[in-house]
Parts: sequence; C-alpha cells; structure tokens
Amino acid sequence: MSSTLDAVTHESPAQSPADIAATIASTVAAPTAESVDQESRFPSEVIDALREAGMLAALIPTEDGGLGWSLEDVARSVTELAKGCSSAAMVYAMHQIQVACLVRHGDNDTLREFTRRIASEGLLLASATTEVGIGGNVRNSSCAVETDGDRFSLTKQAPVISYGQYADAILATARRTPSSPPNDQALVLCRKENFTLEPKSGWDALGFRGTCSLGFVLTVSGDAADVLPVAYGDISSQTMLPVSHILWSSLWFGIASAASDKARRFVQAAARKNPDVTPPNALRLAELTNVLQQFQDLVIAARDRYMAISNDPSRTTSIGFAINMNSLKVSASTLVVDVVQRALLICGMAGYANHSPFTLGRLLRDAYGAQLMVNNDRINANNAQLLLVSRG
Ligand SMILES: Cc1cc2nc3c(=O)[nH]c(=O)nc-3n(C[C@@H](O)[C@H](O)[C@H](O)COP(=O)(O)OP(=O)(O)OC[C@H]3O[C@@H](n4cnc5c(N)ncnc54)[C@H](O)[C@@H]3O)c2cc1C
Repeated sequence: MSSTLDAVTHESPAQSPADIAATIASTVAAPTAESVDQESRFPSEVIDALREAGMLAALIPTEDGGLGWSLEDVARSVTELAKGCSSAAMVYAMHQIQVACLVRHGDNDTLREFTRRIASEGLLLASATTEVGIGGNVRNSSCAVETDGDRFSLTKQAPVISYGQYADAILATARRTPSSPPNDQALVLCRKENFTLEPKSGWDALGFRGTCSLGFVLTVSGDAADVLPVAYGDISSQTMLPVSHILWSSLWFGIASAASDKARRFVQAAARKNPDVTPPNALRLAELTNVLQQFQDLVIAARDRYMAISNDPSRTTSIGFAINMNSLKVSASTLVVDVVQRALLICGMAGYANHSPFTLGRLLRDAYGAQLMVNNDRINANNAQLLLVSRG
C-alpha cells in the first residue's frame, strides 16, 4: 500500500475515522475517479486502500477483529470518500450495509465465524435485494430458498448486483421456502466459493459508473446455516433500511459538498480578479450554502435518531420511524440534485465543460442515481400507506 496510507493508519493513530477516509479520498479516490467514471471500471485502488486500513471491517466489533467503529464514524467516512469518488464511496457504503446486517442478525456460529473472516481477510460483500419482475419492491421475492437436510440452494434473477463479480459474498433476499408467500423472506449469505454469476446485462450507465452494477442470474448452494434465521422483514426495518438510507444520504451529502466546494472556489476566484466588486454569483453561493446546511442537518439528525434507538426493536419497527427513514431517503436524494444544479449555475460553462477544474458533469450524473436507488415513487407510495394508519 502507498506510504501515504501507511502514514495515516500506522504513524498517526490519533486520526479520526473521517480523517483517515479523507486522506484515502484525496490520495487514492480523487486521482482515480475520472478513469473509474470514463472506463466504468471497479475502483479497485480505493477498495484496496480501505481494506489495507481495515475499514472493510469498520462496523465489526474489535473482539471479532474489526475496528469497532460506530455508524456515525462510517457515515462520516462515506461522506469524505464521496468527495473523492462517489462510485467508490457507494461500493463502500453498500458493503457496510451488508456488514451491519450480519453483525446484528447473523446469529449462529457459522455466520459469526464468517463475520470474523470479513475482518481477518478483508472480504467485500455485495447485495441482491431487487429481482426481475419485482423491481424495487424489495419487501417481496419471487425466488425461493430450497432446503434439503443441512444444505440449501437458490437461483435468483437479479437485475442489478453492484460489483457482484468483485464480491467475496452476496447477501440475497428470497422467499424462505418454495411454499412461502412473497413477503415471507429470508436473507441468504451466498459465499463466492458457493455461487456462480451468469451475466445477463451490462453496465454502461449515466452515473455511478464504477459500481459495475450488472444484471446476473445468481445460483448458489451451501450450508443451510448461511440462511439468516431472523425474518428479512425484521432485518430490513431494524437494520438494512435505516442503515442504507443513512449511509446513502451521507454519501449524497458528500457529492453535494464536493459540488459546493467547486462553486465556492469559482466565486472566490472571480472575487480575487476584481476585489472591489462582490461577484453576482456570490448571492447564489449563499443560497446554495443554505440548502447544503439544511441537507447536512437532515442527515445528522436522522443518523442520531437511529443511533439512539438502534438496539430497541420496539422503536425501530414503529410506523413513525419507518416514515422518518423513508422521508430521509426521498429528501436527501432530491437535495443532492438541487445542490449540484445550483453549483452548475454558479460555475456556468466552467462547470458544464468536461475538462475544467470546475467540471460538475460526473457529480450531476451520479446525483441523479439517488432517486432511483429504490425509486422515490415506491418509497413515497410506502409512506402513503403508512400514513393512513400512523398516529403521528
Ligand atoms: C447505482 C445503482 C446501484 C444499484 N445497486 C444495486 C444492488 O447492488 N443490488 C440490488 O439489488 N439493486 C441495486 N440497484 C437497483 C435498485 O436500487 C433499483 O431500485 C431496482 O433495480 C428497481 O429498478 P427499476 O427502477 O427498474 O424498477 P422499479 O422500482 O419498478 O421502478 C420503475 C418505475 O416503476 C414505477 N413503479 C412501479 N411500481 C410502482 C409502485 N408500486 N409504486 C410506485 N412506483 C412504481 C417507479 O416509479 C418507476 O418509475 C442499484 C441501483 C442503482 C441506481
């Protein structure tokens, strides 16, 4: 690994998780972001750097070999990484979402041993929750786990598995048995040595091009202990959904911060050229800053709300909390586009040009993905149902 990173992780132990992530963002992620985007390639340098720093095991308790970081530490790290490369930050965030589920719900010896392997071997986890024919309705599955004695098998038509071919394991949703209804789901640990991925679609997308989110047929068979014992509905409401929405929102805030930073530098450069006049777009920068502040406060408040109750299932499964977490996702995914667009208006052609220090093209393209990662229409439709029975 680079000497810069060694200096961060070994010679400066007092650095905060966000500082370590910021160093990786500026020394590894930012310099490779353009090639990751242009070539639509996996950000392997960044993931290697995170692995080297032990950060793939950030959420794993220290007694199991992890860093024992809090969700706040990881959320701040995701924000910092996104300032350098949103695709790399998304890979990191999606991995941490799966780790959070295993740490909280991987409640048998086999799964706990695998969690320790994530820490000792720096394993990377991916996710297959969406399904062909089901779309983003992730609380329903069509495929089913088939169990025979102490073995299971599963075949899933997955329209998108981000970085699936680079993952050491994939957590997939499925009906718990072939006779289960679509919403009686299990979460299944699919280990690389047990699965095959047959590519079904490529990934040449508008944004998040480095997530390599191809479609696959996932075929897996393994030890039945790799099927998480807890109902997926509980895993989703207590961990997967809140952690996803918090880490994604933290990431989108990082994209917005990077755009805001370009706009600020653009306005300051204009001010330096003509010190006697306040540049007209300084007012737009002030307006952008108001929105960015609102965005940051939204993300921090939601994160703190979850952290305060995350060990209390009676509260994380409440209707009010589900509405809160859904609203966070819809608001943050909309705000990120708003902020980057404002930055574009401020920077003008310098932001519109692809090869300028103020270019905003990649950030804007990445920002538009936010509203589709579980479509906001589906999330609002879910909230609409919940509000019919909410007591406020
Ligand atoms: C960068 C990126 C990475 C991703 N990585 C992964 C991954 O690793 N693993 C994974 O499983 N998935 C992943 N996804 C996909 C997942 O987030 C998508 O939500 C999912 O695939 C649905 O895709 P869709 O938009 O085609 O379908 P839909 O969710 O069906 O949406 C399509 C359209 O149908 C409308 N619609 C359909 N039904 C309803 C309804 N009942 N209520 C409201 N609106 C409805 C929506 O408004 C929308 O306009 C990723 C997506 C992105 C953008």
